[in-house]
Amino acid sequence: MLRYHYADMDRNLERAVLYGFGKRPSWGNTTGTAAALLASFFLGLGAACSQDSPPAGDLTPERLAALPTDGWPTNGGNLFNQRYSPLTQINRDNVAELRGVWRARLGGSGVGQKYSGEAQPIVYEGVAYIVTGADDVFAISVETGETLWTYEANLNQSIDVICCGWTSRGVGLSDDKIFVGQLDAHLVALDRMTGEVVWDTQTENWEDGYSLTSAPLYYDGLVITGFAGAERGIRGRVKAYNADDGSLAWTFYTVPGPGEFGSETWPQPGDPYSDVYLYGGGSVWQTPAVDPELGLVYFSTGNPGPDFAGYVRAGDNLFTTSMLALDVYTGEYRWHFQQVHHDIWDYDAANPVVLFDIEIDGETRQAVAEASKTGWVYILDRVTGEPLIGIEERPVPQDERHLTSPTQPYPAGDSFIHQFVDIVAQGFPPLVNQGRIFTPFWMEGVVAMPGPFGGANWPPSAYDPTSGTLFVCANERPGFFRGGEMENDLPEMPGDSYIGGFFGNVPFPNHGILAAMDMHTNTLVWRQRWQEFCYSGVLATAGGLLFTGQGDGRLMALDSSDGSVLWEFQTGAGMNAPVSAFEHNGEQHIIAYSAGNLFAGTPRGDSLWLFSLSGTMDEARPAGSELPVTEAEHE
Ligand SMILES: [Ca+2]
Repeated sequence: MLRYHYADMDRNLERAVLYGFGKRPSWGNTTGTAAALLASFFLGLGAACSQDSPPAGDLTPERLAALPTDGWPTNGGNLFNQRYSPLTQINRDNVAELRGVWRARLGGSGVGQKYSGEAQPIVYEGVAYIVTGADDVFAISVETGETLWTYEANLNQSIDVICCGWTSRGVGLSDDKIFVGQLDAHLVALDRMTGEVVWDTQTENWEDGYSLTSAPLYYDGLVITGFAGAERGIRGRVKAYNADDGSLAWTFYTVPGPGEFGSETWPQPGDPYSDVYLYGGGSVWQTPAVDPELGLVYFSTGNPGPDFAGYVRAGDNLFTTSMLALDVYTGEYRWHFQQVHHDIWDYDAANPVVLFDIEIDGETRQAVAEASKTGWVYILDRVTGEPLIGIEERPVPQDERHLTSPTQPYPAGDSFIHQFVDIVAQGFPPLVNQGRIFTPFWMEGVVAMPGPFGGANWPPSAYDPTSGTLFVCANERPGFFRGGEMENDLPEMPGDSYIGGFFGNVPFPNHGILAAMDMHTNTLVWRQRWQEFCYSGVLATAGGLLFTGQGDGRLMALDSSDGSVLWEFQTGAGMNAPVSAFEHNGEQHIIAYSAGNLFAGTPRGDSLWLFSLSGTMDEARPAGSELPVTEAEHE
């Protein structure tokens, strides 16, 4: 079996200790059911594998770090989260000919007001895997569009701690398993061939505010996942589990405990709020990235808790609203960079971090970047966590009631959205500080840009390594911030809402922004303003294309050099999930989950679409005009 070739002997020994003598998991309830396996599935896979002996060791760190070709084996396309396909068969010259190959219906799963369809399709060995907002997983044959197996999560419908819509951003994949992080905080491993539950670990209790919304990351025998819940008084964390049996390998708290490094940025012993770290937030909304050569895992964190009341949490509140690097095998802290000190604006760093190597001042540098709710891209040296282009601490307006930070980091280069409101809406009084970023507020409230939605939120960015361009799907949405006073300074019960204020939309123009940013300089290459929100993420391809979706149901291919529209296709529901590309039988395909979204307010659906240049299927009826089907339907 091909082993991890970067690792030295010490590292392998360390791993042997971690995995070989790890505790058995405490088994949670097995909530799933698996449907029958279709015989044709094995035919499609060929002789290389069987149920008894899945192809071991194929999804090595080396393979997962490479740009994806014959599949899309990990959420970000590769371990660097670049969401870049090196395939060129579909390109600027012929993308207008792109048509549907099949449309698989997912039995009405995830169709309903509370759901969002935000999952990136995974494709491996001729099978596509998709998870709905109900955490149901479908394995679908690329060849035929037929459902090979279904996993029904049967989520407890009384879960009431989900902040932002019932959703999953995707599944994780190993050679023999599919990993699902559920809204009930169960992490479930399914047999890749049958969908049967292999193990089911209750990672935390949803009743305490913890939920899993991101796609778990499979890496070298580990399954790594962050937790959501900073609006529910959680103490944020990232955990790694043994992929074989679901036992815990390590835990890293995004909010340090007393005496731990970073705890000096929270209320100290004797402070009436010295326990606030237990509710200190720091959600992890996205799938981490890994650099196998450095042995580091990278991710970013969300707001501190409570979101809009800073008075209970004196200090910078590490490691919230930050980027972090840990040892991937031990979870040991390596470095952090905080994007917003003592955040009172809900400026979660929700976008997936992206790794790339780039030439700056004649030298190849190892970078990690993140497009954030603030409207900036933060570009760091991924070895040290130091800014690569330059980030300056600048004084910002103060409100001593919130214990605001005297300075905030301002990255050099351009922001990808405006960070102020240039014209006030009719009937509004003049804005405080012209609605600039980092304007403090209290119970009377202020309007500021970006609002709590950002900026760049969860919809993933894509990175073209040939040009050094990061494509960011963002929004210009001013928001209303009000808060500071709370009935209870600390949550009364675990899982209680812990926001400390109020936020909302204002009747100012809202726009989607699609921005191309040059990562050599952190400056804009081009930018488009959309009528609708940009709420799908981006796929970039070597064919000179960007694939991105619209809430009205259109999947679009844009020219990556200037953003002009080259193709669009109505998918029948809000196209609000990032799409994947892969080659199968010598032909390039695009695969997209069209299911709509709660926050974007777009029509729900239950379709997985496959596209190629030899496809013959035409567009769906306009989004919202179709009734969801209740049985799998193949067209
Ligand atoms: Ca938040």
